[in-house]
Amino acid sequence: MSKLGIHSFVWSAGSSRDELERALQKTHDLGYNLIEFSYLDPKQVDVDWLAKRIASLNLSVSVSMGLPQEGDISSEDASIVKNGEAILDNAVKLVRDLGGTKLAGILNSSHGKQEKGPTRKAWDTSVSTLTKVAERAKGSDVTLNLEIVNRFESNMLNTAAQGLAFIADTGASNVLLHLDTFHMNIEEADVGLAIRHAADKIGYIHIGESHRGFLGTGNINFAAIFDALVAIGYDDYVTFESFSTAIVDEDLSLKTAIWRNLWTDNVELADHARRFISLGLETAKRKAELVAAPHTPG
Ligand SMILES: [Mn+2]
Repeated sequence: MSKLGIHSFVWSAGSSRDELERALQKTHDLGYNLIEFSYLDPKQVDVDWLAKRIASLNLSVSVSMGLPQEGDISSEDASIVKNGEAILDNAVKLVRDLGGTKLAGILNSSHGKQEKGPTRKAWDTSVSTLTKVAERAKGSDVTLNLEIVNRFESNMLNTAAQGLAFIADTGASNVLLHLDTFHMNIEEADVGLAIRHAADKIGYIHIGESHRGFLGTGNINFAAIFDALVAIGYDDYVTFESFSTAIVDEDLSLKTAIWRNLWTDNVELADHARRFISLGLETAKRKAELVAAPHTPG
């Protein structure tokens, strides 16, 4: 697997130059090709410097985020929608300036548990706003990858099929799905079937365990997931995402309910994840070859 990424919060939630440098170095040294930065604030970071460091280590980069309540583009309040649109435009610029092509995460509504279901009006407002952002993002060669998350983190897109319907409504070629095995394990009828069903619209993938710790130590059927990815010929980035109370981001750690310490040694964690994903995909390829082998007598 040549397109393997890692979420920067495995390394650090900080954005000082030292912390970023260490995160880049460890990503590179452990054999990953992409680093994903979450909630990176361009005001706190020397973006030019970071872009150069990413390029010099031959890494790719993605940026992820969840819209805040005050930037929810599905809101009935036009000023909140406008704020969200500006947040998304700025995030697209950040991706471009870092040398990346993918913006990912919860981009269609705010991140967090909602008290009400989504309305048709909320859906339509989100679709029309995101369509405008996507049109401008085309000029920067950036795709918008909508993360499909579980019901406790969003009320709008909880399944890949809902994401496909949303994308169809935008009519935009650069709006794609960001699927995450942790969330899919909660919401999909069958994770492998959902991946197959959404095949041609998947732009980005998060690989996370059911408790968000070491891969293979929870209850997700990763063999079925790797089989599905091989079956659809998925050839884009797969990014390992894991959280522990060892590394706390005030925003993301609270919204994703990280209350337990599932690891302290992030090098062991990342090294294990790279081997787990690589071996899983290689095994799935061997299985696919074996079931297709005619084995006729020679
Ligand atoms: Mn995720």
